[in-house]
Amino acid sequence: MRIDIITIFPEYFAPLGVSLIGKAAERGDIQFGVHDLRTWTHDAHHSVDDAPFGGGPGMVMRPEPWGEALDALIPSGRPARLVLPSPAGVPFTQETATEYARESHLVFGCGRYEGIDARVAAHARTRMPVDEVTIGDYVLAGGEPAVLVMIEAVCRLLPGVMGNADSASDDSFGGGAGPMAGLVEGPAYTRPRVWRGREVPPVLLSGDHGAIARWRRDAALRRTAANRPDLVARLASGPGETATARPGPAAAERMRLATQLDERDRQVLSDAGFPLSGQGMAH
Ligand code: JD8
Repeated sequence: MRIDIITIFPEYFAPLGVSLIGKAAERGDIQFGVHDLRTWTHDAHHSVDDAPFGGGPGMVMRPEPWGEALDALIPSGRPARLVLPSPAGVPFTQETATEYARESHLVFGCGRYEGIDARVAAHARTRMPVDEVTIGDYVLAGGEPAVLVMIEAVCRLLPGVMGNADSASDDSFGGGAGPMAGLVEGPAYTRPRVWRGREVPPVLLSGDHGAIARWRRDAALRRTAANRPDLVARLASGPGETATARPGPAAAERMRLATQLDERDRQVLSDAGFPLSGQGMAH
C-alpha cells in the first residue's frame, strides 16, 4: 500500500518511523510519502491561508496549493482515495479502517485553521473517491492527529504488519466473526499472580479453556454494558428490519451479532442492567 500525506507540519509524522508501522515501511510493505503543502505555493511568504469569504473568525486554507499538490501526487489515471479529516465528516470506524486497508493508494489531506476551501474536495471528487471523515466528537486544531490515528488503525490490518499474537481478526468493533464481535475487550492480566494484594481471577490459571473463554466473554459483556451501552443496544437490536426480504448489511450484521447472544449472555446482560427478551430485543 502507498500512503501519501499532505500537511503544513511534515515533522508531525516522524512517529510513522517507529514501531511496527516503521518496520513495515523499512521492509517496503508500506510506502509513505509526507509532503509539505507549501511546496505548492509560489509567493514569497508561501502563504497557505486567507480570510474567509463572508467574514467570520479565523482563516481558511487556499485552494490553489491543494489543487496543485493533488495534481502532482495523484496524476490522472493513477487511482487513489483521498481522505480529508474534518470534525464535520462521517465517523471513522473499524469498518472504515477495514475498507481503507483494501486500497492500493491512500492520500490524506491535513487541514488547519478553519479548514480547507470546500472547492478542493468538490474538484477532487470529479476524478477520485473523496471521504471527509471524523475520528470523534471533539475538536482538534488540525487534521494531523486524526491522520496518525487512521494510519495506525489501517496499517495494523495489513498482512504482516502485526505480530500474529495480536491478530486483528478478533478485534472489538470489527466486523470480525471473532468471539468478541460487537463487544469491547475484557480485562487482561499477567504475572505476578498477586500484586499489591490483588489476585488474578483464578479461572485464568485453571487451564480450563472453556471456563476461561466463558469468563472472558462475561467480563467483556459486563464491560460493554457499563462503558458502551450503545454497543449493547446494537447487539440487542436484533434483526429489526430483517423482517423484510433482503436485510441491508447493517441489519444483517445486527442480526448476526444478536444471534450470537446465548442464554448465558442474556443473563449476564440482564444482571448488568440490560434485560433482553428471547428475541434479543432490549426491554
Ligand atoms: C481537520 C482544521 C480545526 C475545526 C475550527 C478548530 C477530525 N475529530 C476531529 N476533531 N477535529 C478534527 C479536525 C479539526 C480540524 C481539521 C480535522 C482542519 N481543524 C478547525 C473546525 C473548527 N478549527 C477532527 N478528523
